[in-house]
Amino acid sequence: MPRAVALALLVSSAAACAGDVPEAEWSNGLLPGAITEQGETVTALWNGAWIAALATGAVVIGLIVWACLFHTRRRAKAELPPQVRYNLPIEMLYTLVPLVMVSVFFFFTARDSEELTYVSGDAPVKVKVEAFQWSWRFTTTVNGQTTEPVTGMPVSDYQQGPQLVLPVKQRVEFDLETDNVIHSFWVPEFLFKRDVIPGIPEDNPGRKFEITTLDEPGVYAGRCAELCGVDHSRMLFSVKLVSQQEFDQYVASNQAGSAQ
Ligand SMILES: [Cu+2]
Repeated sequence: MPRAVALALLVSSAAACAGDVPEAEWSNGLLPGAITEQGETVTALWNGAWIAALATGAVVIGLIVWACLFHTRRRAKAELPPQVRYNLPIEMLYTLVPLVMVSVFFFFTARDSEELTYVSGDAPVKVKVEAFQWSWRFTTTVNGQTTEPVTGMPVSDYQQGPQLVLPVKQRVEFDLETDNVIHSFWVPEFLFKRDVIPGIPEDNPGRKFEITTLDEPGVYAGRCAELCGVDHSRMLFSVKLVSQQEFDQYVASNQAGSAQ
């Protein structure tokens, strides 16, 4: 059943490339399973917000149903019901309850936004992402060692796009850059996307974000999430999460300037 619902929701975008749509599960609030700690934070915020909204909805619908039934029984009397204008306690309640609800949402959203946009600056792995029409160039720097950039071309299958190799259980900083139009860097399993906007200076924090990968080795589809021209839909790439050992080997055999 969850798969059927997810499929129905995604069918329009999935029709052309069924293989790259992550599975949505009820336990994640129909989100893809996160592969970063930050993604888990997003899942918790999303699920918490839904639970709060559904609980509120249940109370409101309960009160509506109760009121309908209550008033149906007395329909014969066409009198005005008792008016509660200027009833201070009730009006305080009307004002304070929504204020508390909005404050709770605001608190958790602000707290998590702060965490999701936090960039420590000392992540061991740094990735420069250059977006262009219509693909990506990834340049990875590990402890000051820069690897050969990976440059892609427009493709119809993400597995043929440029591949970004990253280690599991590691902090990774992204720096997003473009010199043509606005793109958006999106890996659905990160549960996060960030616009890549031309003209933002290098030291601007809006260009950067940081993730901590989970122990979830695998190959994940990534895409451009901002309509950026004729081949936007073919601006596909993949992220491969590997063990630290495998990652070290990858870095060693892909040094910038070394013979390929
Ligand atoms: Cu794009």
